[in-house]
Amino acid sequence: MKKIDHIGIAVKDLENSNLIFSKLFNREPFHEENIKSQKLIASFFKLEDTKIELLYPTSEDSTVAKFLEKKGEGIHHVAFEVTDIYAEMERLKKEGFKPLSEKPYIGALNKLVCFLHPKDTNGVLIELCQKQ
Ligand code: CMX
Repeated sequence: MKKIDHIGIAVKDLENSNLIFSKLFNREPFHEENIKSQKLIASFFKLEDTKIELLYPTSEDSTVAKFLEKKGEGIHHVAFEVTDIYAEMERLKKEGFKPLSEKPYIGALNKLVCFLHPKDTNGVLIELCQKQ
């Protein structure tokens, strides 16, 4: 794994959270994306070579809606950039981790992504992501 690519934060009111984080970072989000497969809208802020991703569910059965219901607003996942996601998934499987999908899929910003269940990683949902 190379570095933290971004940290995902689950929010209940995207407009208000965009304002809060715009004030905090003194800049506007650089990208907003409706990720239909994940039933959420993601809003990204760039801080040098890392990012903050605000996650707003668009449906009650979104994983982020479930998270907000159970845990409330806050850090939802930490994403790490990898150079070869297939090799990294194989390495992690050999170490006993169970990726949540058999193969990586296209996530936000057109990256290849996969997740590890928070139960396997001390309560923190981990994302691997690879630039294409
Ligand atoms: N961080 C920490 N714990 C989490 C969590 C998270 N993000 N999401 C769920 N949990 C915990 C729950 O609190 C619950 O704990 P308890 O058993 O102690 O109550 C347990 O995990 C199971 O939770 P659940 O509500 O039943 O949720 P599911 O098992 O149905 O789903 C997960 C959990 C991780 C498998 C699902 O959220 C998932 O597939 N995530 C990967 C995809 C994703 O998160 N996409 C959104 C971001 C996409 C993007 O950034 O582009």
